[in-house]
Amino acid sequence: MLTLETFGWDDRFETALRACADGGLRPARVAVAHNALYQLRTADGEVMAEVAGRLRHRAAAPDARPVVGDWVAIRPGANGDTATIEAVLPRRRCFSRKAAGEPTRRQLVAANIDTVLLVSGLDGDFNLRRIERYLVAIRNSGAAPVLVLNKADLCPDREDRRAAAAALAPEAPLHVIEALGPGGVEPLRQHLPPGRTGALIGSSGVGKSTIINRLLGRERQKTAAVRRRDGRGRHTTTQRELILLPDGGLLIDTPGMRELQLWEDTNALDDAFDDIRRLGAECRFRDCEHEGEPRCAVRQAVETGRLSAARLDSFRRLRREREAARQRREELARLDEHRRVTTAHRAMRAFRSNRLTDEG
Ligand SMILES: Nc1nc2c(ncn2[C@@H]2O[C@H](COP(=O)(O)OP(=O)(O)OP(=O)(O)O)[C@@H](O)[C@H]2O)c(=O)[nH]1
Ligand SMILES: [Mg+2]
Ligand SMILES: [Zn+2]
Repeated sequence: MLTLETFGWDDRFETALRACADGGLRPARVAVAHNALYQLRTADGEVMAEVAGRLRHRAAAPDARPVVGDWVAIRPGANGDTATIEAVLPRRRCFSRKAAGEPTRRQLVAANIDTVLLVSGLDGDFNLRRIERYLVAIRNSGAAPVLVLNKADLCPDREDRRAAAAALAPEAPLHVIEALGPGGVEPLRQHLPPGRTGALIGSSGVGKSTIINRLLGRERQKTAAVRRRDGRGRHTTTQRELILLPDGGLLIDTPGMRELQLWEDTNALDDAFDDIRRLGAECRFRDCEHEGEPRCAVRQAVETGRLSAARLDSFRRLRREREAARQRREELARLDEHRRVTTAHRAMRAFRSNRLTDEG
């Protein structure tokens, strides 16, 4: 029997729903977010929903719009399989990035996730610098990272690659798998117990949908061979979707990402580069940027081969990106403040002129 808990419902969401103070509202989880229409899962089955007008206006801020994985409060429609979304319940652990092509916005990729399965191909897709970047974004989300190196069958030096990837996140579980091989995806099940939500993230063609199909035991998701010419994927999956696995876990399939640029700004970057942070404690200047200052322990470590130059480069690049994102966030906050003040002034004027007509 399906219950709300099947889809990851818990006491904290229950409390948030009660706070809506409207007995007519019911909880539902977003399985697919289309442009204006949402496919929801409830204890009673599937429901299609639109967002209430009130929410749509607020949705001028893109973050206000429901995304896959969100818990929402719905008002059921007359016929049972349609509804209106009245509120998005407070989110926990969202995976987000800078919206592609939009300099000032963040894009929520998935909400309320417990685990991110970061999938890389052990073929031509393998790229340590990209894994590093994703790891920072996962740390930002607060979800637990699991590294998945797929297509072991295509890689003769998988041991080296495994070790190199493991060094980037010593605490994260890492699985070298062959999704297509017998029993290939079994090690992943332990990360997706009942009620837990995972998200598959990675470039196109690494085998995310193949992994879902193998976990399900049927060909639910479309998959397609990578391009011969350059080994890249064909962007086969085009929508994010929350899928219930037979053992009770939930897993979000996502379209392969073309780029991942950082948006959030927590300690994630420094945490992800803990080796550099520790080396930096030995630099002469406490605020050393490791850009050429004298007696810099980090640059010294590169010279002696203790730290790879590529890793330091990667750290610097991500740090610049974080700084740029911080500036954009500030810009955005100023714009929002401006909009808030203008709206308040307009409301005040409307109120005054109403009062004048009332009195006059
Ligand atoms: N050789 C080999 N091929 C695999 C393995 N896993 C998946 N593939 C193949 O890789 C290709 C791409 O797999 P998909 O599952 O479509 O990749 P995806 O990550 O979902 O890609 P997008 O939906 O485009 O983001 C398919 O032809 C799969 O059959 C594996 O372990 N070994
Ligand atoms: Mg896919
Ligand atoms: Zn330094």
